[in-house]
Amino acid sequence: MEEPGVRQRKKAATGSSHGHETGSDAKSGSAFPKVYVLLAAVLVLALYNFLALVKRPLNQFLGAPTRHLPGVRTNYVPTFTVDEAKQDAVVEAFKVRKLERDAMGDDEYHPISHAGSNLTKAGGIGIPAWVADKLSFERDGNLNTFETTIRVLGGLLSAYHLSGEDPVFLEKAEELGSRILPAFETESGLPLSLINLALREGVPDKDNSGFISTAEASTLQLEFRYLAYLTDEDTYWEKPEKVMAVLRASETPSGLASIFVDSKMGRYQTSSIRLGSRGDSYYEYLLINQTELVYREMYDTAMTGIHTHLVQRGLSGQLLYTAELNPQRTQNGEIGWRLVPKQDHLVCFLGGSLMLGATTSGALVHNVSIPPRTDELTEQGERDWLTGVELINTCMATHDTQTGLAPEIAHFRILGDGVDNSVAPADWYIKGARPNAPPPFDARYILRPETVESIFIAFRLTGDPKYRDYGWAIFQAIEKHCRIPTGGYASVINVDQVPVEYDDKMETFLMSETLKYLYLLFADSSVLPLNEYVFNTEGHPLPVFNPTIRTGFS
Ligand code: DMJ
Repeated sequence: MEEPGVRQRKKAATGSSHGHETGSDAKSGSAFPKVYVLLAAVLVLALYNFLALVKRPLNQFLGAPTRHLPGVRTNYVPTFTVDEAKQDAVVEAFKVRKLERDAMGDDEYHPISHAGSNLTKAGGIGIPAWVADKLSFERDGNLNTFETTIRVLGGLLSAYHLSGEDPVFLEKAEELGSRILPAFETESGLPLSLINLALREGVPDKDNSGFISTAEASTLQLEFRYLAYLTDEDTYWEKPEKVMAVLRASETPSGLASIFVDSKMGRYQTSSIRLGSRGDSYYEYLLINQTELVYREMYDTAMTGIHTHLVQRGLSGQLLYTAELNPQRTQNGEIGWRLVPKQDHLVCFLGGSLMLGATTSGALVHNVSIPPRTDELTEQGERDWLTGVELINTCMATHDTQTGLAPEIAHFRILGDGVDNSVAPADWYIKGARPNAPPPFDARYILRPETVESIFIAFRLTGDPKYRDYGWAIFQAIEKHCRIPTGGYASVINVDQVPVEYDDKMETFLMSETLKYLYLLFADSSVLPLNEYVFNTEGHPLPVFNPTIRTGFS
């Protein structure tokens, strides 16, 4: 497997060697025929582009049939009605008994031991939306820059908007934003992984040789941009924006991002390319800033890169998934890339994101139908929509386990993989989850939201009730296997084993994302409409606004 960037670079190298030949031809006096060939090629290309541009409008003019993409056919924006019974059931799940008594203001909850805990010894920073009078950022410990931004800053900004602009949330958000900013004080402008809020100092992550993961470095702009907009303070805009300029400059032609960047040098490290852990929200946030041409280009290139290098079809032809690329040294010392047929649960955000992208970045008209018609989308939009639909199906297929919950990591069968058919009869399997063996990390379900997030988006964009059925099935599996009778929800150690064993941990994203997206799935379509709100990567809705500052890089 060739490295996506390298393959493009090889083409470029071939191009330059042709250039050299042209030069010697010119010297020998035979340049004219080549000039004509070149001219002809340019004309053919121009004609091709022109035809591609007019194909759809021409088809429409000639009355050629257009297709509705899968979904419930309507030509207008439907108003989905609320499913009250199911929505109420989700609301009940939010009411975690004893949470307030046991863990008010703490960063995490342990529903079995009825205790809260914090991410550092210095004390909590109120991640579960605990603000009131006691919220303090005077915490002398190393917090993750990204998590603090998406969970706390994003949560405060969303609360500010949704509360009808209660100033206490904005004051806290601004205080927190100013304490996070020093993380960007590096040679390159890429942030450091950790931040000490009390000392107002960025701290490199020793565990990863001082590198920061790409998702963490690049998933900060949305929150800081909105803070800049609300406070009129340009620095909040400029610092995270610089990150994107640096990443853009280090980008390979495929638009795919390695999962680590070096904050010092401002360059991608040779590391895995994947859409799961450490890569995921880089792609998610490219879509969010679609008003800016540069992000649109980065998004379009990356989605094409994903289709060219990562999208794979499973053995039976039924399931589409995205593989990972792992770097490895070849015999001649160069870096080669190995395709690994493995998909994190985290990747399940991509189905909904692609469908949303098809209706924005990939739309030919301002308001696309629900579901879109083929003549309303560009070819890329149509491609992304169809891939998105299939990826959601695959994510649902990975819920075909003993518990009905999906594992943290699904591996896909490939020809000649040597995997025993009795262990993995289907297209996909959980690695190492054998009878009597200790359950591997891959087999867990830690209350993650990505599949229900995509399902919610797909339902809003298609109106297809099957998505509500999918969401309800997942909710019921969570209720059945993760709910602790005394209150709260715990992670499950092996999704393919009943009765389940618990890990005594309720991640905050259960409430900020998983339950929230389920609630919205059953809500009527006027609640947080997708054309008026964007959801940050932790599920905090922020209103779409007209930026007063522009990006300033290309
Ligand atoms: C959340 O914290 C965010 O969505 C993040 O971007 C990655 N995924 C976790 C939940 O799974």
